[in-house]
This record gives sequence, C-alpha cells and structure tokens, in this order.
Amino acid sequence: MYDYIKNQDTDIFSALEGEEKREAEGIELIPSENYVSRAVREANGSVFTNKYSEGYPGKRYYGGQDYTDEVERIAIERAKELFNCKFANVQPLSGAPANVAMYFALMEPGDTVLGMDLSHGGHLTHGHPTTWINKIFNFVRYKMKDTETGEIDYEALREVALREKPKIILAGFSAYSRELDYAKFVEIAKEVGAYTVADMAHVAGLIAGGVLRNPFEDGFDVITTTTHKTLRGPRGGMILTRENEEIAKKIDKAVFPGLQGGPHMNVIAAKAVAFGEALTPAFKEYATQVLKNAKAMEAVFKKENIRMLGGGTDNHLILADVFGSLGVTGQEAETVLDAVGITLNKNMIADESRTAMDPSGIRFGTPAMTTRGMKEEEATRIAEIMIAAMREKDNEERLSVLKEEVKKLCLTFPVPESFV
Ligand code: DSN
Repeated sequence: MYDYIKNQDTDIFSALEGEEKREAEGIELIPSENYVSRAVREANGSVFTNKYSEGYPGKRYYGGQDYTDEVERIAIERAKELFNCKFANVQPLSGAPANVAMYFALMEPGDTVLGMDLSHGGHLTHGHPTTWINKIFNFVRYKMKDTETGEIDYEALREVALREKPKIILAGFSAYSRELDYAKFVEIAKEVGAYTVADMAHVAGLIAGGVLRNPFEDGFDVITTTTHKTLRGPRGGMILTRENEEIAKKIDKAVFPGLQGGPHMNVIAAKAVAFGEALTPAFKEYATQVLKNAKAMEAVFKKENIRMLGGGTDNHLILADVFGSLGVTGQEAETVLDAVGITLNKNMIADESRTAMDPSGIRFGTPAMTTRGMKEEEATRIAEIMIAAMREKDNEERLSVLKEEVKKLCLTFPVPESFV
C-alpha cells in the first residue's frame, strides 16, 4: 500500500503514515466516523476517478460509459434493497449537498421547512443562520419536550406546522440519541400537506442493519443520508424516494444538472461495494453490536452520575453534559481524551450556556470501535477510562498510564481489512 506515493511524494506519504498509526493506536469515538473495508478503499481509489459521467445510467453527456453505467445501476439497486424503496439517487457528493438538492427539488425559494432545533440535535444543513440555504428558505423549529427523556414535543411540532404551513417536515439529527416517532411526523405532515423527509445520515447503517426503524415503513416520502457513517461506506451522500416517481424525478434533476456536475464514479463504485457489505448477515450483527456497545457505555455514565442529554441512548451516540456533571468543559474533555488516545468531539447541549468553541458537552459513539470487533466489555472499560481521564485531567502520570492502556486495547483489536 502507498508504494507509489512513498517514491513520489514524501510529504504526503509521511502524513499518510501518521494517520495510519493514529487510526491504529487510538480509539475512534466520533459517532459519525467509521473504518471502511479494504474493498471499499480499492473501489474509492480506482480508475473510475478518471471518468466524467454527467447524467444518469443510459442517459449521459459523454461517451465511454459502459462500466460507469454498470456500477451506478448496481449501487442504485443495492440501495433500494437495503432501504426498501423504489428510487435512489447515489450521486450526491455528501450529506450537505444531498440536503440542498432535496430542498431545491421539493420547494421554491421562500418556502418553509420545519426541522429539529439545532441546539436540540439538528444539523447545520437544517437551516443554521450561517448557511446559504437559510437565506433562501424559511426554517422553523421543533424541540425536545424534556431534555432528560429526549422526547420530542410533538404537540408543539403540530402547532408550529399548522401555523407555518411548511412544505417539508424534516426528521433527523446529528446530535440526538433517542428514536423518533416517525408515524407522528407523517400524521402531522398529512394534516398540513407537507412532504416528510428523514435525514438519517447518522443512523443509516442501523436502519439498514434492521436495528432501528426505517422511516419509509411509516410512510416517509424521502430519506437523505451520508454513506460514510454507520453505513460504513466511502465519504458520500444519497437520496432515497419511497415510491413517488414524480418526487424521484425532481430529485434527479435537482442533483444534476441543478446542483452538481460530474458524479464521482469512483465513490459510487465504493458505495456499491459498501452496500453489498451492508446486505450481508454480518452487517446485521455489526449494527446489533453498535447498539449494545452504546448501552454498555450509557450504563457507566449512569452509574457515575454523569448527565446524558435525553437520559441515555437508543442509537449509537451519547451526548454528555460533562461541564454540568464534572466541571470539565467540552474543549477540556476533548483535549484530555485526545491526549490518552480517545477521539471524540466537544458539542453544544440543549439550552447551552457556554460557547460553540467551548461548550458544556461531548458527543461520542460506538460505530468505529464496534467495527474493530470490540464488545460490551471493551465499551465499558473505555467509558471508565474516559471518566477517569476527565476527572484526573491534570494528573500527567495517571494520563500516561491510561494512554498505554488505550494503546494496548487498540493493538488487541486491529482495524479489520474485510467484513464479509
Ligand atoms: N459532521 C457530521 C457529524 O459529525 O455529525 C455531520 O455532518
């Protein structure tokens, strides 16, 4: 691996070596990250990166599409099978462009989206004031009813929907640890004539693996997602339509030519490979273990009386109020955990009293550590190490002992090359 780079570009080779070591020797707890198989990496680094393929299979603007058509068709068919829907667009370059294309497909400028409040777990692309889409569309919010249980305030959601008449009701999040009641979203959307869209970027792999509910089963119109988080594919996006061909056609047009140019066919080939892996029984086992590991970590945080937003987790992630519980800020926690070889991210919590750059919370999750084969025993120990490191953040001797333990644990669970 990297033989050509090694001979040609020592600067990049050195960074690659550093990253290989970092990923091997540290525990990755950022809930939106994962380790892909060698097969996915091969497809991602393949000759398809050379090819322009504007258009869709069978209808392209350039010649030489025999094999690009083949891989895109396979990716589409596998995506449809995984998520039980009739249409899939696998060209979005990532989650943010997927959401932008979806907005332009389903709305006119000035139309309204009702989405989850950003401080309660929503995402930048759900209308953060600093984004361009926020200047084009009108975003209104729903929140949790109770930050200790995580339950969404469905009554307030309905009231806002009746008052604001959104074109889209958006379910989905990047920092929320509870399951959503998709049927309630559909019921309210029907009342006001809105489309239902689920941004399931974080939980796509858990839905594909059958351990979380598929919003399509409750009648959602559209799902947007990334392909690189729990789904364990290459960095990329995708838009799925349950059954309405008119919606699917609008989405195709919005992705190309509306927003993007040539699709990244190497990434689409890698998506196809990852979807093939996600269709195996081994992936169901993986998804099941992701949840078990998150529950094991939840148990330790509960036992140590550390406040978790929503009171715990139903999915792969936990948002902990470390400032409120331990007097350690999110930034301090991120830094000390980095120092012992555990990577996660600082995160704002609901009704945050601090700043985005140094908030009260940390967000962490189990997708990547589970890919390494770690189970409840390791998840429990990692949670204990995290709490010990945060409590003893100024004790350098103790931190170096914890760092050694983390490294040893990682070397016992090397990142696998293959999952099938
Ligand atoms: N950056 C991703 C996350 O970490 O949740 C979402 O875009």
